[in-house]
Amino acid sequence: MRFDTIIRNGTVATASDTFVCDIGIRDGRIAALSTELEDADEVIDATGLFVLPGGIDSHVHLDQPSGDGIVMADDFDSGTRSAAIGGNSTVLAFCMQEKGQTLREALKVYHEKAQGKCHVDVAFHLVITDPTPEVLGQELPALVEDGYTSLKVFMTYEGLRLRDDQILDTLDAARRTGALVMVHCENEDAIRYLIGRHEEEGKFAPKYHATTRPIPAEREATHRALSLAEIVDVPIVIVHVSNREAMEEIRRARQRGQKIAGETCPQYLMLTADDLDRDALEGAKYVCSPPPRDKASQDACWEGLEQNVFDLFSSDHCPFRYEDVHGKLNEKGKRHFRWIPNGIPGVATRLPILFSEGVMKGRITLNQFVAQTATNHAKLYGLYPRKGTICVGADADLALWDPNRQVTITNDILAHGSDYTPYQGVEVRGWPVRLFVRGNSVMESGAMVEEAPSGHYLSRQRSSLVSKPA
Ligand code: DUC
Ligand code: ZN
Ligand code: ZN
Repeated sequence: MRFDTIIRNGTVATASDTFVCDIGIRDGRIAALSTELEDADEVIDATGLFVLPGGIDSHVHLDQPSGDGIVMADDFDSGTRSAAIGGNSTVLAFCMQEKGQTLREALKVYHEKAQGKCHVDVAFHLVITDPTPEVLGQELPALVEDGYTSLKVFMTYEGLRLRDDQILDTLDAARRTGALVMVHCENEDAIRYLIGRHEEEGKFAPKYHATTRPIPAEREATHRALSLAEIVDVPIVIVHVSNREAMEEIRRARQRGQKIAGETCPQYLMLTADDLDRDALEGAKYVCSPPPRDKASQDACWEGLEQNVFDLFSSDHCPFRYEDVHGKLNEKGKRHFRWIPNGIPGVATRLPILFSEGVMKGRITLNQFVAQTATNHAKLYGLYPRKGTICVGADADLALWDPNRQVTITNDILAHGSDYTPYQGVEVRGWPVRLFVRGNSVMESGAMVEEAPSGHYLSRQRSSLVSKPA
C-alpha cells in the first residue's frame, strides 16, 4: 500500500494505550498503524516525539459580539491559527442567539463569519438565550438532525441568563431531541445583590469582579442545574468549574447515578483571585467568569483531573485586548469592574500548560491528557471516532509533541489577536512541534505551513452521553 505520508517511529498515545509504531496516512485519513511502513511521498521521522490526536478544544469563543462597543480580539482566522499553534486540530465555537433571532438566523451569521477563514476544523454549539416554543419545539429538533447536537445555557448575565422554568423547558427539549446541554453555573441574583453592595461601599477595582462572584454563587447554581437535569432526566455538561464545592456537586450527582460531564480550564489551575489585584488596572487582564479562586481551589481542580471527575479540559478562550478602548480598558471598564469584558485568551496555551504541569510533573498520565484534551471532547460532542483518537479510518488529525522542548510562554508566539497572555513568562516543558489536520501539514515549529485556511465545518452526531432521544 502506498501512502501520502508516513509518520515513522513515534510514540503514539491514545486515551487508553501508548505504543511505538508508524502511521500511514492516505487521502486525509489514517490508513495503517504498523511497524516498518514503507513507500510514501513523504516520510517524517518522529523518533523521540509523542504522536497524539490533535487537540480538540470544545469551549472557544470567536468573533462574538459583546455589546457596548466591545470587540472580541479573535475572529475565526486568528482564533483558529492560534489553536493550530497550540496543537489543536478542531475547535468547537459558540453560535450566540440574539434575543428575537431564530437559531437558523444565528447560524447563518456564524457560518458567514467562519467561511473561508478557519485553519483547523470547526463545529458550533448553539447558545440559547430566547427559548421560545418555536425555538425549542420546531427549530431545535431540525437542527439536531442537521448536526448541531449541543447547546449552552447561561444562569448568569442580564440578557443571556435563563430563568429556571426556561432552563427546564430547554432541558426537556434536549431530552426529546437528544441534544447535549452545557450549563454556565453562577447565580445571577446573588451576583447582582453583591454588585449593589460593592457599589454602596465604593468598591470598583477589577479585584471586586471576584468578590461579587464568590464560590457559593457557583456552587448553588451548579447544584440547581444538576437538580433540574435530574428532574428532567437528561444529561448535562457543567462547564468551566473553578473550585472544590462545585466539583463535589458533580461527584455527588454521578454517585446518584446522573449522566453528566464536567469541565475545567487552565485559568483554574494557574491563576488566583490575587491576579485580579495586580497593580493599577492590570487585574483586568484576568477578569473571567467564574473567576480564578485560590490555591486550595487550584488543588481541587487538579484533583478533579487526576480522578477523572472532569472529563474535559478546555480553554474557554474568550479573548479581548487589554490596552484598547474596545477591550478590557474601555472607558467604563477603567472605572468599574462590571464593565470589564469577561474572558481571557487561552486556545494556544491550553495543551502546553496541561502537558507540562500535568503529564511532565506526574499529576496525570499521558493517556489521561489525551482523553481530557481530545478523545472525551470527540465522544461527548459527537465527533468520535472520526476525531479524537488514532485508529485506522480516523481523520489524520495528529500533533507531534517534543516532550523535551522548553518554552517560555510569551504573547508573541501565540498568534492570537489579544495583546497579552495571562501566562506571560510561564515556563513549560513539552511543546507541539507539528500539526496535521486531515493529513495536511498545517503547523510546523510554531509557524503556519499554509497561509490559506483549509479547515472544514463539522456536522456532528449525538453525544455519547445521550442514549436515544425520548
Ligand atoms: N462564560 C464563558 O463560557 N466564557 C466566557 C465568559 C463566560 O461567562
Ligand atoms: Zn460560560
Ligand atoms: Zn466560555
